[in-house]
Amino acid sequence: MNSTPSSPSDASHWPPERVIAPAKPKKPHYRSVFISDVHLGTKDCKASQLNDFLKLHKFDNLYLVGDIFDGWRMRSGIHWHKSFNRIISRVLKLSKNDVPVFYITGNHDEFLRKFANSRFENIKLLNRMDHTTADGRRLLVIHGDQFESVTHCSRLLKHIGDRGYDMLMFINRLINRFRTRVGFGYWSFSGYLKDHIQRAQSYIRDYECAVAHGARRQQYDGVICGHIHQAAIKKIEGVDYYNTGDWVESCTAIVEHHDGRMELIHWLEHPLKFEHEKSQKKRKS
Ligand SMILES: [Mn+2]
Repeated sequence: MNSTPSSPSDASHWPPERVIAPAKPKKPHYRSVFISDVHLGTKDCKASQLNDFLKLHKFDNLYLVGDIFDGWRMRSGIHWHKSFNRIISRVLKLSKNDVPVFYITGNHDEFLRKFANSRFENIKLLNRMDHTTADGRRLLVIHGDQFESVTHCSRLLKHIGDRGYDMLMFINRLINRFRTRVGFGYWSFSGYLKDHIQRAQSYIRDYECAVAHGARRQQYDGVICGHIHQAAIKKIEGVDYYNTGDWVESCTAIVEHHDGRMELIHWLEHPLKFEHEKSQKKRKS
């Protein structure tokens, strides 16, 4: 009896070769994702970065912590890019797929404040809300502009205000256009200024303290806010202070793990982002 396979091809292909598609990297899965200050409707909105971030993560709850649309800037001319639509349709799709979305209003989208406590599909519009972490801490989720009147330097910042900020972002764009042309990466001019101007630093400190104190007065264990475009995780006099940062420059998010641990994600330096861009490039070539 011949126990060898009848044809040579069977012999060389046993066990049969399976075509294995390259394994897709597993998406990090979080309990909650918090983002703010996207400023849709302005040139500086980093929508495609945010789109990649949302696409490459899984989460059970999405919190949009204010200034997602920039109603102020849109009044003086809308800048709309198709990547903005992608964000909106992605968020709608998430909500349809049973991911609760909490939209907390900010000062740039304050036109939505009067519609607070209404619901659109799975999207809830709120001016502020409570979030209980997986480890049982009660956090206040709020955009944060409400605390600005308490800070000492608020008048200064209001003075620099929108016009100053526009100017800053204009210079920022010029510098980065030049940097890309000569082959350098993105560099945040206003981030540099923010770090180096003492007054801005003391403004940030004042704001952080005002928000943390406000949360403590209302008996919260901590607070999640945005508004000043300065991401942070810190403890301020016993209060957990989380700032989501922004998607205008720094592209940051606060995420909550399933055990309640909070983490600050810097998307522009995230390995997933580089992996994704590499595979995108490969697909194109
Ligand atoms: Mn704001």
